[in-house]
Amino acid sequence: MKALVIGAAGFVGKHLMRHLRKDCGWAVAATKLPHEQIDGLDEFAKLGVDIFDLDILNQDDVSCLLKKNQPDCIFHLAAQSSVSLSWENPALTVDVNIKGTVNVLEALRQLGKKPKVLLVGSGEEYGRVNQDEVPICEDNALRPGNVYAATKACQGILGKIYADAYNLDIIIVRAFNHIGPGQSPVFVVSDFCKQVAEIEAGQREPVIRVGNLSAKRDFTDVRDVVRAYGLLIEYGKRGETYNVGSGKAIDIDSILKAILAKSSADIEVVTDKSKLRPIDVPIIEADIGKLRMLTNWKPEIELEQTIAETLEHWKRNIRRSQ
Ligand code: A2R
Repeated sequence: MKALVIGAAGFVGKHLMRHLRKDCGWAVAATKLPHEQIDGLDEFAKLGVDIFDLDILNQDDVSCLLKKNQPDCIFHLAAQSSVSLSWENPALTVDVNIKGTVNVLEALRQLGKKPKVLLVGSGEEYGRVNQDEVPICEDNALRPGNVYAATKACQGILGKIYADAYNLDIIIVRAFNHIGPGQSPVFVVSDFCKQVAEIEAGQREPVIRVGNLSAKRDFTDVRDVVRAYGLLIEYGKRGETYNVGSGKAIDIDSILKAILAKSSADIEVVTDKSKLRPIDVPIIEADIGKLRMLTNWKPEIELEQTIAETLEHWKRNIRRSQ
């Protein structure tokens, strides 16, 4: 199998490339934005991953790359993936997540040999769910509560339209919160771990700044998530949507406590208004029955382990920069 990962320089991309090369033994090519650096580029060069520059907003470049590369399957990860940035820059979020996806879909139409494609959406698409809708099935109503979620819902709708109208082998994923070493600190678990690591290194006062702690989210280790993506591209059905998550929501407060319990420092918790979102959804939890029925997948990495490794990742980063 020859895979192409679009948007590989981000958090999920590196874990996905590793999984596809090391665990699946597939040939892997990948794209990044021209200005981006892939951390640990040497590792991927050693693994034999070919890396190309690509901005998905450039339709001609997308078409040209797909024609040249002729992959058997494509993982479309490229996105403006931050909810908070989507409030600050909605136009960019719409451009990258909707127009960029259309560019990929249009390029697919022009190919002779049609690859299988995984479009990665988000659990955020479900938006404000009612208590009796939890855990959330794939056919639940979508009520996106932020700009990012709206663009991902639109991406999924477009994916289904292209699958049906042009007979393209497109599979749509709604991924719930994924966490692990290497994630940007704009995401909550990585943010808390980074703050704790900086406090322990004496780089900031012993105060951790938090947003809404009562929100419940469904967290899965990114390495389990990419395993699900590999299975879905093999076994997923054309035009179908699959939730990927742990199936268990946990409140942010419990996560914070688990992180603080791993620190010897005496840390005060303070609410930071800039971390509160304009609209926050109280609970998001996935029903993962459809994915499990198809692939038998289940998460294997415990939350405790993910937290320990994310914290250790930040401590290592700080030691390196000292
Ligand atoms: O925004 P940047 O500079 O971090 O670059 C992101 C990149 N990207 C693009 N790639 C090609 N053409 C563009 N116009 C473009 N704009 C942004 O896509 C980043 O390197 C990558 C997405 O990676 P992350 O933001 O780290 O997302 P993550 O956590 O890897 O999630 C992968 C997928 C995304 O579609 C999420 O929305 C979904 O899973 O949850």
